[in-house]
Amino acid sequence: MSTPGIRITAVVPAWNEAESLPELQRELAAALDAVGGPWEVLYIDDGSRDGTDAVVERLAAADPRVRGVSFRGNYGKAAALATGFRLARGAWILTLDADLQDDPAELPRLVAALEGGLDLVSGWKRRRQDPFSKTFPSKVFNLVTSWVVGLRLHDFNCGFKLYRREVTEAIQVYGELHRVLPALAHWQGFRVGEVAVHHRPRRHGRSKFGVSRFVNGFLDLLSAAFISTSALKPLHVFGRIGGVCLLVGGGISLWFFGQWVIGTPMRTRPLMLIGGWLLLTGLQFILMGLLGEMIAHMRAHADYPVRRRYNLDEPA
Ligand SMILES: Nc1nc2c(ncn2[C@@H]2O[C@H](COP(=O)(O)OP(=O)(O)O)[C@@H](O)[C@H]2O)c(=O)[nH]1
Ligand SMILES: [Mg+2]
Repeated sequence: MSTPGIRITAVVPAWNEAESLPELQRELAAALDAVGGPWEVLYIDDGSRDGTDAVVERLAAADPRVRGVSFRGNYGKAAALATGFRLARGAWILTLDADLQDDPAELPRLVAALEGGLDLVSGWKRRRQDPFSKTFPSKVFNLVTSWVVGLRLHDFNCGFKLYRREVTEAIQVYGELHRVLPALAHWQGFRVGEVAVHHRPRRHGRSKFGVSRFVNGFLDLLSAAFISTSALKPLHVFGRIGGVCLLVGGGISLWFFGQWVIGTPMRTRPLMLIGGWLLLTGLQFILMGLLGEMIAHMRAHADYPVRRRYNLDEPA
């Protein structure tokens, strides 16, 4: 339930971003004031070790509209967003990165998109201020994801997004699914769109994500598709794959059996054996992974241990 009155809650996941937060809070407050209506900002400090907690404490003391929590450990961006979504009281929920790369001055354009009827609008870092080693794989990821999801977005993983509350209440964010949030919303039937936003170079601190994110990105997409789309019912997926394996394996075995019956000498082909073994093992690994995802999905409402709260009475 949203608290009557609060129009926008800004959720800011922050991991070691102490230097950026004061400036961010100034820019964010100005932008929220400009679009009008009561607002709040929620900082989710994810086990930072650089004094981010002291900064949030100071900001919260200076302005009661600033709230937040500090996790005991580093549980990841998805955990921070899920917690922010749960604590948010606004009718609309804004998320943005803590590192000042997203420009709060773009907020009115996101607001206009929701007023125009969208349920979720995602920023698109059209001129992305990051190295090529990041922008190129990201292009590939977004093309493939658009194709798989059936929703053309240029920038699924942009941290700058505005949601109607219904969306944040409906989607379950855990693991690293923060990369594919628009897909989760789209698959639930929400109207999802994008607007190009101004993107700035990082000023303080360093990027928290390395190249591994691109491999993970595709695995996240697979698991999101698996748990979200009715086309991917576990037994339908496993059953089809298993059925094909049985048919092919059965065919091959029958053929060899026939050869044996008519007296053809059987030769051993190690490579063929290894190939078959690899196929089966690979399949097993993927299926085990998907089963694991299903179990993780059942626990998606887990609460993360909180060390401190800022302007927050309820247990977080
Ligand atoms: N809560 C939380 N936030 C994170 C984590 N890793 C990164 N972030 C935040 O996510 C945002 C984007 O991270 P950043 O490293 O700038 O990613 P990049 O801009 O894609 O290189 C920043 O606000 C980070 O503080 C994490 O493990 N937990
Ligand atoms: Mg960044």
